[in-house]
Amino acid sequence: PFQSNENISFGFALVKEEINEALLKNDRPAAAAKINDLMMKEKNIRLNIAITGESGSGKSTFVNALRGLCDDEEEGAAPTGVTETTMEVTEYPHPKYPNVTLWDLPGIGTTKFPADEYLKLVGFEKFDFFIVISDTRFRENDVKLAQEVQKMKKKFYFVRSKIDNDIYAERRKRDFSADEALTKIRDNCVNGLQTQGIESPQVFLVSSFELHLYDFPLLHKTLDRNLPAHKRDKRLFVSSVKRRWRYSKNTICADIMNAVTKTSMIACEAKCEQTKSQS
Ligand SMILES: Nc1nc2c(ncn2[C@@H]2O[C@H](COP(=O)(O)OP(=O)(O)OP(=O)(O)O)[C@@H](O)[C@H]2O)c(=O)[nH]1
Ligand SMILES: [Mg+2]
Repeated sequence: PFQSNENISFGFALVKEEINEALLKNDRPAAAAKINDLMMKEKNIRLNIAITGESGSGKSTFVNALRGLCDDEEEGAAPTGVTETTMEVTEYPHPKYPNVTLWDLPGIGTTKFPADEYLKLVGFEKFDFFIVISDTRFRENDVKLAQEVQKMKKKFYFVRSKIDNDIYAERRKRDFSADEALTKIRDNCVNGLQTQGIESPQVFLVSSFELHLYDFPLLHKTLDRNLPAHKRDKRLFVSSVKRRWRYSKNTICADIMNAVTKTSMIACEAKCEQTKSQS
């Protein structure tokens, strides 16, 4: 069953406030106990990643690729197809992280999922992080989805899919250059998002059929690096807190916020910003 991160995030903000308080009073043992508490919460956090975008943009194929499944014949794979396929929000476990769930969403902009009803129909606000997928020129619905995510103060990656198709078609040109074609596609996505008020968007050019090419390896690495509740993150967190312990109390406080933000960027960032602006 779907579990929103709302309560967990609220818990985070509360613990961070308590850390802040303890540090301001120079009560280091209390601060240390609270940091421990925060780490436990971080360890248990669930992360719901929604894969969204227009119908047929390659969302289900991408979910399978992320999970290391070559095609939808494999057991547990998301069904894919040349006509509208995904009709229900469907969850798939992340292959490495048990508390991370990938949610394969239906496509926006079909008669069953018209753009103006889409957010409500799929329960858009319940997800923690988003991957918006587009297989073509930058479109109105891509903007809508990106802006909705931004409005909720959440984060997204923008994936331009089926790059293999673009490269194949471009090869017919006499003055073909793969690098030039890729730059044009990337610029189109980045400019499209920036023009609509999305600052420094993270754009990945991907083919779910050729996973070693283009930005798929980078996307995989970036996503992995930013997923919370991983043991490696926990170790990173402990060492960074220790390293920062010697600074003045206010600096420690700011640095702890930073460390927390880094280790569980996706889930805590919005709440962290809120805490910072209140203090
Ligand atoms: N060439 C190429 N085709 C792709 C790629 N990803 C998906 N496709 C094809 O695009 C079509 C649609 O893929 P799906 O993954 O079903 O798309 P979807 O976004 O989940 O579609 P809906 O669930 O109907 O919204 C299928 O025929 C896929 O085989 C890709 O990276 N390259
Ligand atoms: Mg689908």
